[in-house]
Amino acid sequence: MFFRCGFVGAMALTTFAQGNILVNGDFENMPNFGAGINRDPGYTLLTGTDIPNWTIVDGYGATVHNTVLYPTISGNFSINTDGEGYNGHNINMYQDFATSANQAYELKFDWKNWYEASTPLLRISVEDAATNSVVVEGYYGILAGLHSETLNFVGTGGALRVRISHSPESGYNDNTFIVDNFAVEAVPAPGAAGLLSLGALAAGRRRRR
Ligand SMILES: [Ca+2]
Ligand SMILES: [Ca+2]
Repeated sequence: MFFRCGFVGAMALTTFAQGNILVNGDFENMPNFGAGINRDPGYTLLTGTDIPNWTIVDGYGATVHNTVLYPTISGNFSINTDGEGYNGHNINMYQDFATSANQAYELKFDWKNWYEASTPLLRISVEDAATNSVVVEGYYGILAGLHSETLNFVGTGGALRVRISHSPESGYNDNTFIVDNFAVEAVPAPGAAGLLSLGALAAGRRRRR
């Protein structure tokens, strides 16, 4: 009987202790800082696949701040989503990740304002990577302080895509939003949590005998 309880416990760890599914969601792996198409000692404008594990859409740029001159959120690097207004655009970049069908997930990230341009809104979305249909999205404007957001969604069994963009765009170097610490994690289903509780209860009863 104890062996079976141990097995249930091990299964629970395997299922629920996956951690962050995204890679480089904190932007700390930044080998091309200082080598972008625009830069000073405090920022670099990057394009294409310059940020490992992320894809910057053709024609768009992503501004990276280090801690020397401009605001960051945590670690050595954060993203300024204005993209310097490169080609008249703000940021548009994404990362794809695999999902299990019907599995609940959370997307978490942090943002804050620097300048307070009224035009652009930060848009964070999860889309189907194959069809581009929106699974969940959030829009963020001017609000004092550091904000930790959570967007909830359900897996499709296929690849989903986290996208960081502005909608609407300002189209210029507005310096309005700093973002960092993107993470996707699987959430235990209520049924599975109930099963765990029953298992713990049963294990406790057996131990008391
Ligand atoms: Ca960071
Ligand atoms: Ca900027």
